[in-house]
Amino acid sequence: MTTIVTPTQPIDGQKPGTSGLRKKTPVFMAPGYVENFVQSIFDGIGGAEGKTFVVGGDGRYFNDSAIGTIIRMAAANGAVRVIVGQGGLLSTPAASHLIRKNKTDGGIILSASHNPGGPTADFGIKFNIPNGGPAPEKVTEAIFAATTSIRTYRISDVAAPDLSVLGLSDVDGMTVEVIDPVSDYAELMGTLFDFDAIKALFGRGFTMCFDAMHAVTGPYAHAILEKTLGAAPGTVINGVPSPDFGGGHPDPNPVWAKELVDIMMAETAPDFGAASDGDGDRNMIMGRGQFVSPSDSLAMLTANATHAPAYAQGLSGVARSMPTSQAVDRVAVDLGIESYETPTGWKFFGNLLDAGRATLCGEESAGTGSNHVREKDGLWAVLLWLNILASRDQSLAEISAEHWAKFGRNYYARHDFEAVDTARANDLVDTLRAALPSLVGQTFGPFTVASGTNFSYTDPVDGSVSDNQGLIVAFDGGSRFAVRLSGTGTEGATIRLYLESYMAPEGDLTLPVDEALSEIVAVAYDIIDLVVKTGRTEPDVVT
Ligand code: G16
Repeated sequence: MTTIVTPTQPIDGQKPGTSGLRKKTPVFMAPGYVENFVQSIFDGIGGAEGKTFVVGGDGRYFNDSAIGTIIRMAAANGAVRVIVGQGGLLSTPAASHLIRKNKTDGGIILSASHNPGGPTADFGIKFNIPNGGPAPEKVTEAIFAATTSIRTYRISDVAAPDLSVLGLSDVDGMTVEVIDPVSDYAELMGTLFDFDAIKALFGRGFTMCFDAMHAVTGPYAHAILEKTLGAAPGTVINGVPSPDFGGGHPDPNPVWAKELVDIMMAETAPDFGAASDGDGDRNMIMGRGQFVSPSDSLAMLTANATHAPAYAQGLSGVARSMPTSQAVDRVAVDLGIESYETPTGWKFFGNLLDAGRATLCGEESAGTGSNHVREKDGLWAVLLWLNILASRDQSLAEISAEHWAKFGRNYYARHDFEAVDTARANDLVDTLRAALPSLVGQTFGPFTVASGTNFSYTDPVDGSVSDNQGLIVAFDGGSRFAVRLSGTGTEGATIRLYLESYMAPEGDLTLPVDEALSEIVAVAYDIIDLVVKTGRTEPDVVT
């Protein structure tokens, strides 16, 4: 029953990136590492005294142990209540919902998202604020500042409760409530979508495959898709969360979700396929024989959102991250609503959602969501698609073909160059930034450069400015590429090259994506001087 005040020293590098602090698991397991960062979260938000928090994670290796430490530290810092998912599990969108529903003072989410898990893989911790969303930069900066001046952390010597048992317990005067991770979230989904229409769709023999990738969405997908909506047993594959995600990489893209891709490309493919990532905030959407790019999915969901009860009155606006294709902008023009372009990172959507200026948001990195929570939400996207498919009673192929025939098609891909030497990656970006003004007006192959931009964002709600958020080279006619360094990698630098080629409705809308992009890929590699700057000739991952 004692709070122990433990002397400590600042640990270098505890700076949150695009989405919290992500490092190799052994780094987090080093003595004092979690303790220093968690104490800095509490210090950075003005203390934990009298506060309530949601705590949960994606179940990856070290999740349970870190949660035990967080519970004991919350108690020692004077928190009054912690709500934890059973087994330490909470999907990121479910955690966001619980923070909002219970009006807590925020939440601590343990995840490295789509990065692999295990003793030598990746781990992460992030703090979400009371609106349910990732901490904005001014909060992460305060947390980081606390990590650089920390001298002590506080921890209770009372053991954390058994997280497998539902119910209330007491840790040093603080209440710990272990809850079912699925039920509140499933109830929320039932308020947004026409579950009867989706049930009727499955009743008509509609088939789907949902790949939970051995990650957190397994229990959610079993409960909602199979038990509630009547999808056939076996619809959910890889549905049991495991600490190392079955040895895989829980990233829902055509590279890492190959099992799903093979199923969807087979003669016997179901009507609809989807996957989600480690912590359940990302989604991948497929039709029979067809991959839908996240940027196209955002555009098509925006164009069709009124089929779902939650959005039947229309959307107030839509927002996309800068590297996301401009497909949704064309839909916004057609709907007569505002379209916002933000930096990469879901945290930049928070103010727009809170202010009611955007209803739907999305990112090229397989994230889509709405104002129902303040995180992107993988299963939500799947359910919105199902609602639209049920309501329109058309196949995904028919819906996407009609969409492109009306708006044209933004062929899109992202090339990732991973674990690049940091100095070389910085040099590539610095050189391109310096060259931007001189590129304008130059012609490369079939493209003439219309503009070169070092992307900066001024938040229209609070006026905060975020500079240096990526470089954009735009061409006459709507095609463009963008370059930035990832803020979620854990090894060297990851260069992300985003490529987009616009085809007007009267052009060929059925080209293979790599063929449609071949010219812009060559031009982009040339302009950024990829081979000389990095020694690489090919991307590690294309999504
Ligand atoms: C996080 C952020 C996203 C971002 C993605 C990739 O997603 O929440 O907003 O698009 O990382 O970021 P970067 O390009 O900097 O690696 P997640 O799913 O990893 O939390």
